[in-house]
Amino acid sequence: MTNIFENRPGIHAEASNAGNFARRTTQEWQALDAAHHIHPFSDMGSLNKAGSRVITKAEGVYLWDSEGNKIIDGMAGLWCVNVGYGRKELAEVAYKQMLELPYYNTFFKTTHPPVIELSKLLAEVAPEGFEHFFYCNSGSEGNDTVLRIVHQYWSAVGKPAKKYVISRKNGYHGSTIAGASLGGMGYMHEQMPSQVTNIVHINQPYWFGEGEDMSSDEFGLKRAQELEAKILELGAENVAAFIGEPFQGAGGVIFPPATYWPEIQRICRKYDILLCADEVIGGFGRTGEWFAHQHFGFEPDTLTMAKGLTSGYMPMGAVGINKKVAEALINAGDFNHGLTYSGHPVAAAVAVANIKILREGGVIDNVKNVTGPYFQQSLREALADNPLVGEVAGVGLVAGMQLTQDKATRKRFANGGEIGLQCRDHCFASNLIMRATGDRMLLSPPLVITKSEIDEMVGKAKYCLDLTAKELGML
Ligand code: PXG
Repeated sequence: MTNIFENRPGIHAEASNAGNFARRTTQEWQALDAAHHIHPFSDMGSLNKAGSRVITKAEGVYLWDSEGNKIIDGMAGLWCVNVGYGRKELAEVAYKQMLELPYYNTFFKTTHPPVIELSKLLAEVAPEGFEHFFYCNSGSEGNDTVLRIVHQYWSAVGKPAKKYVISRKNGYHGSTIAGASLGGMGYMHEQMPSQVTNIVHINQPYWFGEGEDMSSDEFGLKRAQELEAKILELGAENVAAFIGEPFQGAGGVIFPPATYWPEIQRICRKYDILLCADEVIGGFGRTGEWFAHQHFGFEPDTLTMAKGLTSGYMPMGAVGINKKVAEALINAGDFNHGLTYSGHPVAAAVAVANIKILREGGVIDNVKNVTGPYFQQSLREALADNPLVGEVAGVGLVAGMQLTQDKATRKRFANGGEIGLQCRDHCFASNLIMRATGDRMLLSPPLVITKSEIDEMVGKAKYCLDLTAKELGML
């Protein structure tokens, strides 16, 4: 291979090998990691004692660790590697774009081909009415952006008093201060003496855990109507927006009852409240539709995107803005928001190539018609006889498995989080990545997973859940 840096003074030839790091032993890597790296959402004291698993390479739906173990990735990284690992076309596009135009901003009357092509393509794959897109680097920044757009919108249409944003307990909208304030994770709020104001939370549509003796449909309506009650309490003239994930991801793959979203939409329209869908996990094919709200059948005003937008090959987030909101925004004068890397050319080029794989490769159609139904059916069949598994929720290639003490009464464990971790430890030892959120186990593999890989993943999940049930004396 020719060295692209050959004739450039000042750049050491080894820079072309920047991706190739010295081979160290696992112990050396772990010691250096413990010495210098603070991990997200981790108890560093105990992690440093145990040592992190060092992931060194990946291909398709598999990861390899520094000990040579081959691991099936049931979480697509962190819900993001939709097209699977090892996609040469994405690497090549990034490489070419870095040589052509590695960076330029879009702040001061400039633009560039990658961000133009990405916006055109997103307008093609997004639902009708979404023709405008704003870019950032993550889902959290996407939701910060949604807040800014919502406030700008109401100010532009002459209703600046509409300031409150309503979201849900156990919703996840990111970890910036605005993302975490919008989110309903109590343990995150506790760490934040200063939160964004004018955000209020209502209860989540978690029927298994909170539905008591209501039918799932009754419960879905009841939880949606909490939105109406909250709007009336605050005064509709003061409420700007409702934001929610079409299904809650980090909160445990909680699928709302079928009655929930239509009622939320009815209420938002009745009181003139913007409806904001956080599609960071649900977007780009997870449910077999391009966006998860299409599965649930509602029409939001904004779409927050990240993760599957680039399949995690580059960091990028975006907000899709529907016509009504975009028109107001465009005619409102300066929009005082932006990030150095808004519309980053390399990320945008990778996003274009990634979306083309999803579209032209028929990946999403395959999830809808072939692998999604196969996965859902296999998982339900495999776990039907395990009394520890109270429900399997999900569609397409995402599933949440509820751990329960008693399936018939939907009784949850008092120490549910511990049992989830016990099961996750078995997964870890069995070279399966399956996440535990409290007492729900989660799967969300790359969208390119094949039927035989699904068999392997489901087989391992069954083994680990059966083993956990045996340890509890339930099987
Ligand atoms: N919205 C949703 C719905 C998300 O799932 C974000 C926003 C924030 O995106 P960024 O790119 O800022 O992380 C997310 C992120 C987990 C887990 O434990 C989930 C996420 C992030 C980290 C951990 O399941 N989702």
